[in-house]
Amino acid sequence: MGSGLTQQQIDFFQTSGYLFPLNAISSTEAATLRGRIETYEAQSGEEVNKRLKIKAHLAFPWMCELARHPAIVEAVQSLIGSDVLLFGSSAFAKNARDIRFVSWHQDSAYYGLDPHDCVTAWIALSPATSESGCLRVLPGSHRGPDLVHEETYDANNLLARGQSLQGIDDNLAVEMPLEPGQFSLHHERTAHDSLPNRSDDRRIGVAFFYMAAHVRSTLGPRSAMPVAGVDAYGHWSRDPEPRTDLDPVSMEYLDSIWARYRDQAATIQAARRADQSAA
Ligand SMILES: O=C(O)CCC(=O)C(=O)O
Repeated sequence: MGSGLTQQQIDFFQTSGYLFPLNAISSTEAATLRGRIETYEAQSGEEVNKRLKIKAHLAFPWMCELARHPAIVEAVQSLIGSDVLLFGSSAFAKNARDIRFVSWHQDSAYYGLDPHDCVTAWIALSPATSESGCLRVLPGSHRGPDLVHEETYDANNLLARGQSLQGIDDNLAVEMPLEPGQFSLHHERTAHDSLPNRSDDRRIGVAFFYMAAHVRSTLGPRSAMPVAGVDAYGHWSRDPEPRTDLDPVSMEYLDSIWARYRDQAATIQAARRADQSAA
């Protein structure tokens, strides 16, 4: 078991479904990693949001290394046990004065994981503030029912299908501001969102989606990256880890997983809607 969090922090997370701020890397290291993302954007000619989704770590060895950073992994182990797999990861960037946002959603509605022993770590690579549109959470929502999302396909929504929870009371939202190099944690079922960036700098973060090794896929065979401990269950095959930046083998796999994820997400939501109308 990792010794990352105090009992008080663990209790808080279990009650509230989130925790912040925690320290991972220095602001200088965060600036270096931000630079690597921005170099990728300059070379590829597209925003990081476009391709580095769901398994962004397959693009860069440094991202796999960040996902295995002891400060992050030990905090995660404190919450879900010592045997940890990385289910996925995404880069989320909003430009300076960017009207784009992330609507209220629960990751659990789309991930197809059972049980929900899953935690997201969101690492800031630039200042994530109230002004720049830091992550917000709805405290305790991980202990409530699974909520049904409406798919809005809003072009300004950074989520693929614009999936949105309706009727959330914004007054109950808690902001999770972070300095570059710090991270927050939220449970897979915690409702969260983020508002537009009203600042003059970009807001860039990387989200890592961790699960305990005993978690199963409810969507058929899938892969994950071992992060810590042992995998005695073998529920997941292994992600092809990149040997170099933009390794063609892992990038092809990343593109196929991203396309499949969008199809599976549609199937899950259709099944939920059918269940609801039958009830
Ligand atoms: O970066 C954002 O604004 C949203 C991130 C998010 O939805 C997540 O980490 O699960």
